[in-house]
Amino acid sequence: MKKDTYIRRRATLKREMGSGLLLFLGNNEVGMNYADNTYRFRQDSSFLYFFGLDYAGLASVIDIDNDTEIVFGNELTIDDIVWTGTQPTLSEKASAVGISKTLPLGDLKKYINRSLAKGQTVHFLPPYRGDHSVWLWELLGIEPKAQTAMASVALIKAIVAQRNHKDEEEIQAIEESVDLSTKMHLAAYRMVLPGVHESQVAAAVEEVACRNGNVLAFPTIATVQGQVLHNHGFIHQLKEGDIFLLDAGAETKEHYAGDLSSSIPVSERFTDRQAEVYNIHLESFYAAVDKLKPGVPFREAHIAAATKIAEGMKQLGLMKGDPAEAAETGAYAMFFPCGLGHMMGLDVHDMENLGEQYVGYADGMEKSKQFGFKSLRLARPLEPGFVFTVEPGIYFIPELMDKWRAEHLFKDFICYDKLDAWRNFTGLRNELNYLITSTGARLLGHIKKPMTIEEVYEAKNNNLK
Ligand SMILES: [Mn+2]
Repeated sequence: MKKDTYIRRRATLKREMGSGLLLFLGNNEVGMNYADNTYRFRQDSSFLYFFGLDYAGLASVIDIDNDTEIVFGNELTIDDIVWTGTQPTLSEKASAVGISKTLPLGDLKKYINRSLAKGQTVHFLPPYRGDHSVWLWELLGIEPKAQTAMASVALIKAIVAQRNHKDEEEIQAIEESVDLSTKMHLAAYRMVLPGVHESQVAAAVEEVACRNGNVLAFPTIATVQGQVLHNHGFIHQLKEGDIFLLDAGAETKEHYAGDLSSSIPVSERFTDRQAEVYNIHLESFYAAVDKLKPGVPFREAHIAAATKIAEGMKQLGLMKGDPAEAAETGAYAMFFPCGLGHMMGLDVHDMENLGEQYVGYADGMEKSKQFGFKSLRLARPLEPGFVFTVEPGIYFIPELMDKWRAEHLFKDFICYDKLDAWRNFTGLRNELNYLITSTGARLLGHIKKPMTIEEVYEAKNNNLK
């Protein structure tokens, strides 16, 4: 991003907040099993958004009352340079994003102490890493278990208002990531055949991102057990009649995410039963997409998808009653226990660390605690600039069938005796990424991801050539 972009973003935030000291902790290196064997470094996304500095060991303040912005950090020692190579100096890093003042990291506590002594309000974000909890404790004297509740709601809301509306530069970065994610998926369509292992497909998918110099936006799901929603093990061998579910996406060098899902028959064709469920799923997908435009709550798109799924399950003899009522009461969640989609940007679930209530729900909208609806991360009325996923799915979860049946849940809607024959169906979904425009919604990406059954077969065959 350009230097001016960061200057402009901070100016907007200062204007919104009006006063106080805004504290941003950058991420640190984290050891997997000992200090020098680290996880891949990932900068905090709000830190990236306002300061663009992709280095470990930094913190920044925006001191609105004193009209100052400071980057705190330490210069590399010769020992650091010997092991990790050289980097720009701290002041070079800071001036690249429009900040002229830098101080050693050890001065941050003094700076904050002075602010607190003067009665300034220090705004901080809820921590999601253990080292940040300890750091906040040292800096502010707030015990870790009290920190989330004491985090600044004003700062959270101001950041969410900004980051929820993607500008042209961001949309371009996201589309780059979506295109790369589509290429990852096309590699899988080519490879899904009987005898292949899940791990081989996952490796081929991830290679596309790595080969391009990118990383993954989240751990890949590549499984023939798609009903397990976050299935991160690659332990099965693909066999005739399986449905292979891939949920994978790339992260660009500027750290924007793409997030797509595909469902692919392992055999040459879906069985008739699989094709029926796949097409019900497609109907639910486009019923949701038809709703997407400014002013419409995303919850309505979710309900539209849930209604279509209930309708389809009724055609299959697995549900009864009024599909619209099945959607509103939550009976649909037997087959679709998750949400329709989520915001996407610098994080694949954008700003989930700041709280779904603030990101995906408008003021006065309460997030439901009911099974199904509680997993709806995005419900608020849509606005131009929102970028999010659409990902309805149909899942047959034996444990859920048994639990609901034993509890006599929704017995006016669910035909439990018919369900038994479907226990081993597994699950399927597709997922695409959309942008809300001034008049409607635009599908993101320049490369077609297969959606219809014909397109799925074509993508499979292309791979066999
Ligand atoms: Mn997703």
